[in-house]
Amino acid sequence: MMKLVSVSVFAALFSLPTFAVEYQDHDGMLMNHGDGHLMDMAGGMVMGNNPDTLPGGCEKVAETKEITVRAGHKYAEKFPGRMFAFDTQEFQFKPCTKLTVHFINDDNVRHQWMMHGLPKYLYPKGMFHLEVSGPAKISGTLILPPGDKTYLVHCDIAQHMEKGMKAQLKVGKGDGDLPSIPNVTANTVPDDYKITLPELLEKAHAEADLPEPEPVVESAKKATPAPVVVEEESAFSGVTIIGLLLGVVVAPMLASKFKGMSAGEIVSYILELSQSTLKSIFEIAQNLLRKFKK
Ligand SMILES: [Cu+2]
Repeated sequence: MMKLVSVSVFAALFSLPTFAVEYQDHDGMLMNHGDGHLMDMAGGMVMGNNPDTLPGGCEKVAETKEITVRAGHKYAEKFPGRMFAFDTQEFQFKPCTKLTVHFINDDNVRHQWMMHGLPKYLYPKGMFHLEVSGPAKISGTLILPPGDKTYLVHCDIAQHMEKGMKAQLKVGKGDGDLPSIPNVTANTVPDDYKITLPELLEKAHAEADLPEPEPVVESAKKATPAPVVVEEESAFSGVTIIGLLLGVVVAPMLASKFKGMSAGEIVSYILELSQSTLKSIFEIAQNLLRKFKK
């Protein structure tokens, strides 16, 4: 048993450096073949680089293609409400195409060209991933799988996809369109800059299938600030009175009452007391509510 444990520990220890070496090799490879592509060696990263191994179902490389994709804020300027974008939103290639992507980041922030849904036996986590802090260029190669499928391409840096850095890559005919791709497909959550807050509330209530919102928002909006403050104060003092009653009067009462009582007596006493307390609290609350409604 110990032997087995130590063997697996050794296996784990040795597999870790193997992964590290693999990624370093990729970078090194890119440096050698890069023709100056890897401008930012410290920040550049390629994952799932695969120029050689055919995916299952591909008999040979169907075509060899090369594309240059640019990423940056300026490409989003033509898309209202978007912050970041690629210069191309749609790609289409034959199945089993050997594709080299030259990724140019024109911004001074980090961007990625990350493709999802690839076969996991060939691409770690099913991803082909180029990443670089700009302005810089980085390149990688992959062999696309067979079959008709639409792949998501995006930048996974927080909020960059939501702000527009999203595209689709169709292999063959693809299998449909992805939502919210700038200028290609409709936004899943359309932005509405005209709607007012009460309207938004009403809409949210209607969508949630709740009763009509009480006109609290309207009255608060129309009323002068003074009455609102008074209302809040009286509500506070109501709560404070209940709290004080409980804290100052009830607690010491209980403490003295419990002296010399058995556990059973205490329990039944608490039950009785909490019943009557709840009742009186309920009455106070009802009175307060009535006051407010007037
Ligand atoms: Cu980005």
